[in-house]
Amino acid sequence: MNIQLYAFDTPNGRKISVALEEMGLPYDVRVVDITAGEQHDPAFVAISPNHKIPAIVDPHGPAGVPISVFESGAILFYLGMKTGQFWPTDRTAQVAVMEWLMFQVGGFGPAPGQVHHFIALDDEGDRRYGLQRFMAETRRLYGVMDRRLAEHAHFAGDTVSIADFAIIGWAWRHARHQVDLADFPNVQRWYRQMMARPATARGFEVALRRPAPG
Ligand SMILES: N[C@@H](CCC(=O)N[C@@H](CS)C(=O)NCC(=O)O)C(=O)O
Repeated sequence: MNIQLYAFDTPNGRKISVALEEMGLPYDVRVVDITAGEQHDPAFVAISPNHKIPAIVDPHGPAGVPISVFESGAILFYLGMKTGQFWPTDRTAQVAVMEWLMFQVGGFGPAPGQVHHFIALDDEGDRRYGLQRFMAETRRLYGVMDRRLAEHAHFAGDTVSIADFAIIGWAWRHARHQVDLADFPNVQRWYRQMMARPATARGFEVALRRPAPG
């Protein structure tokens, strides 16, 4: 039986579809429509107690025992360790992967996510403070990434790692948080290279939403 991916068409969901495609792991998508409240279904909460996508169920977990994993960062570490792909064996090299993956889950996700929230508000007074604060922080994070990528081809060094999959999920929505990648040329170079990878492209194309009825 395949890995079951519980996800929706969002940055955090896309991180995992990209990773599964890049690792060549067979999987089935279980759409959890968070716009319809399906993240609160008791069957889903049993595997994702924070009521958020993504989550996976791996029927072939450690020692052959099925396992569920929630939190996108934990899922990426789990899949990297399971396959030995995009996760170095060298412990020093692992540090950079952990750093940049945690940078994403702790910052480059929460900040642009708040931009996505405030930008959708109608009331200009409600929008202004949130957008000033979180757009500035989002641009600061792009600057951090740009300086890193000025010196390295990828976030954890010369080769692609699970940290790149974490970050590409959010960089994919740069237009929605109103960041022009031309302002961050090293991020733009990395983004284009990642998107040119056939497996990464498949990860963004796989349906994570049910087709509209009719
Ligand atoms: N820290 C979590 C964040 C996951 C998250 O925020 N998921 C969003 C979609 S991108 C969600 O499920 N939202 C539904 C809700 O908050 O009700 C992770 O990295 O997996």
